[in-house]
Amino acid sequence: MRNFYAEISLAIAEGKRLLAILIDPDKFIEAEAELYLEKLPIETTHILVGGSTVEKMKTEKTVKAIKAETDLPVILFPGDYSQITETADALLFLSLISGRNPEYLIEQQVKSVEKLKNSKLEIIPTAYILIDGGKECAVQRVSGTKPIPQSQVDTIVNTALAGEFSGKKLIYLEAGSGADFPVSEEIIAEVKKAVSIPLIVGGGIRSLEQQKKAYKAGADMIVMGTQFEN
Ligand code: 1GP
Repeated sequence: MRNFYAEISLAIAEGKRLLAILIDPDKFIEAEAELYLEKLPIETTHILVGGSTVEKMKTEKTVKAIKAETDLPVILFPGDYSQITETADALLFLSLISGRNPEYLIEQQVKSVEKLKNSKLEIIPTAYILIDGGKECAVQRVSGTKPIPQSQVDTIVNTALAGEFSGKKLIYLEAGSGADFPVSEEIIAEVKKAVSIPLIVGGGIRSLEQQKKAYKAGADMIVMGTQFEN
């Protein structure tokens, strides 16, 4: 059986740069899956599927439609436990550790167990860190938590390290979908220096220039959603 986390780690060790395109099931039309996926950037290595608020069963339909068209790994990036579906390859098992809302630190995780305990879905414990991207984002609204200001580099680094020390296998620095500006290069570089697990960066990355800067600063995987949707 494939181990998607091991594949990600190996690719990073080989110096590869990973690009995940985020698909929000809420905005996805299954009948247009082929057309949509044909337009994926050639560099795409992964597809993330998830959204802040998604109608019941819509994630499953979306994943099935995507998997019918591509062999790229499809990884769930769920806004809540109801979006978990066996049809994907793996699950980012997120804890929103920048926030202090128990619902997104542990409650959603407990609620997801019934779905996961007999599942073959690969579970990847992920430290999810929300950073200010210049405007209120959906994660902030839904979770009722505040992002960490970009000026608080030490807090961001310590939060990422607390995630690693708690056994998370990935760090995801999130500026929020549609952010005015992405996570700064300084933050990416400092977090990268401090942690030894793979680093994902997303939110507000639109141009090739921004992508290059994020990779150069130390991002192992970049997530792009809005730009691709547009
Ligand atoms: C959001 O990090 C992702 O969770 C992607 O953000 O939509 O701004 O690309 P964008």
